[in-house]
Amino acid sequence: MVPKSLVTVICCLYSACLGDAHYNTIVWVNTVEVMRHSGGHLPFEAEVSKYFLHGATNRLTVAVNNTLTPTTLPPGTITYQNDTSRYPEGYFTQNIQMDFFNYAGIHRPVLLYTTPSQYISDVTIVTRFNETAAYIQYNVEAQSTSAVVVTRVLNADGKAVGFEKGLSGVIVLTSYSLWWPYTMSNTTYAYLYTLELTLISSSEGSVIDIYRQPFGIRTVNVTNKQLLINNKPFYCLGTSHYPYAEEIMDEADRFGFVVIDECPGVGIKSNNLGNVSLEHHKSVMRELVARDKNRPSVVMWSVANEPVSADTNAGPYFKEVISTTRQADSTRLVTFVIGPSDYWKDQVVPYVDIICVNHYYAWYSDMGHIEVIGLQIKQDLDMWHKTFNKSIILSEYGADTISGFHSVDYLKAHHTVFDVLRNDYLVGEMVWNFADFMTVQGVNRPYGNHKGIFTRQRQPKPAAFTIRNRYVSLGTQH
Ligand code: E9O
Repeated sequence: MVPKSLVTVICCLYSACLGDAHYNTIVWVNTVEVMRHSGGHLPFEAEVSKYFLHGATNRLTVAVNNTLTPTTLPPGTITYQNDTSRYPEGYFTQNIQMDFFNYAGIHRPVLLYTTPSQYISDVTIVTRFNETAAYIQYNVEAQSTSAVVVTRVLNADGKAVGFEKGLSGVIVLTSYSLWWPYTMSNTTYAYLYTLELTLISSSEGSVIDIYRQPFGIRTVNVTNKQLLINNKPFYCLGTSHYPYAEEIMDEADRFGFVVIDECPGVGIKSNNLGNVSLEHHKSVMRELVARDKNRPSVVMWSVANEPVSADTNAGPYFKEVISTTRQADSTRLVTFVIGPSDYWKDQVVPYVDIICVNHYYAWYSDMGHIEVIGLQIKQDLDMWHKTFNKSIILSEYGADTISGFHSVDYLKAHHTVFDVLRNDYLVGEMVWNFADFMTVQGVNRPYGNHKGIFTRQRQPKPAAFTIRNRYVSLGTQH
């Protein structure tokens, strides 16, 4: 219900914003449909003022359907059973192609917010620097015909250090602090500025709207053997994947965590590479970039996890998804994550900036034989590097472990080979996963996936201590 008091002020516009609803959503205000959206994990909104009944109680209704089909992201299928001797009439099942429970519903906050009738609707900030200055380029979208935008850069203490006028411009700072990722030896990390935009009426000179956007000054680059943040080599440690809530992304900006921002494109198979899927995938990437484009924590976009990258249709499909992503943001790297696949069959790696590979040697193959891990990882990653001459991140590794049991030796066998390869082309290692998580039922999934280094209740397993020790020792070397 929308409180009555909110709808009595008529000089404002009201927007309804859903942080995420999975998967197909229809939203009504009272009896009027105001928006539809397809896709989970990302926000969507509509301006709804004109549908409010003033002085009355208003109702916002949201209908959500989580059915996954060959053209959704992630994709899935529906199987109908016609044998009525074994299944009830009209029986069907949902099959999914990912290792997550297909939760339905609204997962993130629903906000009703107001703006003035003329307002600042968007801003894009791009930063770069050299020895003498930092350059803050901004581009504002304002819903206004005549107003003027005044822009100030505020430092972390709230002091104005830069100034400009107009919908777009470049503010030059001759003295500045960079946004650095958190490392244990670095005490000046995650420095955030604020771009303060003020919309001023050109006729009356009065302030119409103010918008404040945090940002950091930092750059991202890659060579064939290094990932560079602010021109310094950076080695990724952490857990992967999929789009996080905006609150988590805010924390990443503030605490100096580096994020590979991935869309929910997990488990794409050959029948998911058609035009309908492609158009939807492109619009999901645009939505992801629109949400996170000003975040210094985000250094890379990932367009998919473990797609069928050896399929001949995967080349043209991902070429287009990747180029759409680059059009939306040319300042960050773009990648996808390789699942079980062979370097000599891959169709997609030529289009990415950096190679991400998932490996489970001695788990999904040669189960328990941890003595082969080092050999097999080196052999495979060497070949990916030799074939494509790009830096590599080992983006998933790990073993399911019931709490109280050990996967420590399994992890350590990986760390030994990582220590060899990180002197060469390996620029990151990400254990899968932070915590145990729910999946669809399956014979190999007793109450979900147990690859967490923490339990689902966030209690540490022995693996968590192994990973912490490693991250501490690597962290102090930076
Ligand atoms: C994606 C992640 O969401 N990667 C999967 C993880 C898993 O444990 C999942 O939780 O299932 C790993 C896929 C590796 C499949 C290897 C199959 C090899 C058969 C020989």
